[in-house]
Amino acid sequence: MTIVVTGGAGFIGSNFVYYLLEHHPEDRVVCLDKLTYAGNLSTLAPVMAHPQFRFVKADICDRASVYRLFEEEHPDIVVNFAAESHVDRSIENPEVFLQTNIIGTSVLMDACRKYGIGRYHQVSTDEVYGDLPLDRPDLFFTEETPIHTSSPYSSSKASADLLVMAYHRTYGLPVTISRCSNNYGPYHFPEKLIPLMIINALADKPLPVYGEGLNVRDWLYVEDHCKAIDRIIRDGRVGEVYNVGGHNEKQNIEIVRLICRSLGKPESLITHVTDRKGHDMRYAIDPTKIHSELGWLPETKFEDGIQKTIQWYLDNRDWWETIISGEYQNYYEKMYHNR
Ligand code: NAD
Ligand code: TDX
Repeated sequence: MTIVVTGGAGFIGSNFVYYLLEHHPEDRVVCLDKLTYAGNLSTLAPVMAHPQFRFVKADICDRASVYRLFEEEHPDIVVNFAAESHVDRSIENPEVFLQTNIIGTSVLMDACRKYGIGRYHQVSTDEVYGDLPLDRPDLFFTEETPIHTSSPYSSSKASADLLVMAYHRTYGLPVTISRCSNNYGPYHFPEKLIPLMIINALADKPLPVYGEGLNVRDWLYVEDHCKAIDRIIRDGRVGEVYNVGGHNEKQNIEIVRLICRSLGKPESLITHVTDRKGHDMRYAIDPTKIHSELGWLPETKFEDGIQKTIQWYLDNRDWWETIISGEYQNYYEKMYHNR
């Protein structure tokens, strides 16, 4: 099979490329990525010369480029990771989120309709369900939880999900959607909580916790997410949504303290800063459906996954030092100076 992975130079997409090449050596993997600030070719350097791998630099919103790729590759499956993915950036500048996350999704699905496809898989997020209150630990997101978004980012992802289901109903496109909780692991861009805190702590810089740091996220090791998507594209039912995650809830402040302890850094580095606008309180996934239908459950315990992740950042300084040496400095200054 030929599998097109869009956004494969980013965090989860690159982990998925590695997962496919390792676990399905019979499949050809074609990565389509625009290489925005979040996409880095150094992330894919070890597989650039792999005989089953091809990299194409293109924008998913660029219809001509997308159609050309379909004519050349005749993909059997498309897995769409390409997105603007950072909530804080969406609060500053929503427009590019609407363009890539909504229009880009529709262009990809138009190509699937025009050239035919075995499966179009949309990588979505638990953020489309909005948030849960902190005082109701008995509540979880199921696939039936109504869409109820908070940020421009989550609204753009929810819009894409609605379009995906509309293409299924209207045109019979064979689609699936996964809605995953917060991922962590190798190649995570340092604008996000865990890598940002590791990198700042290593430099003895302040650790900027939004508000009290009591917000809860349901953390999933990225390889477990890749396994889930692989199960869904091969055995998931067409037209279905699958929630991915499960019972690994942590407050932000707990995570930052754990990172300090692991790196032998003082908690006095923790600095409480102005909260994110519209900040979601708690995400928590009920993974019953994917477990009962596809036998998937998270395999990596948070205690192990976070140590592996910290070790990865210690062992791969070149990767992140290059990233934070450029435009990232302006971003950091704008978002965190005098916050
Ligand atoms: P990321 O920001 O690390 O990577 C996004 C990738 O998409 C980059 O390589 C970027 O260059 C590429 N891209 C952006 N715009 C593009 C365009 N117009 N055309 C082609 N390529 C483009 O994101 P991530 O964290 O790896 O997330 C991947 C997907 O998973 C996203 O759809 C996101 O919404 C979803 N998701 C992420 C998480 C998480 O915790 N990171 C959780 C649930 C769902
Ligand atoms: O500097 C920070 N300080 C801080 O307290 C940063 C960057 C974040 N936070 C808080 C905000 C959140 O409560 O940490 C939590 C996690 O923040 P992010 O890493 O930005 O992730 P989140 O907003 O939860 O969204 C992530 O999970 C769902 C991904 O970025 C999305 O792409 C995915 O859909």
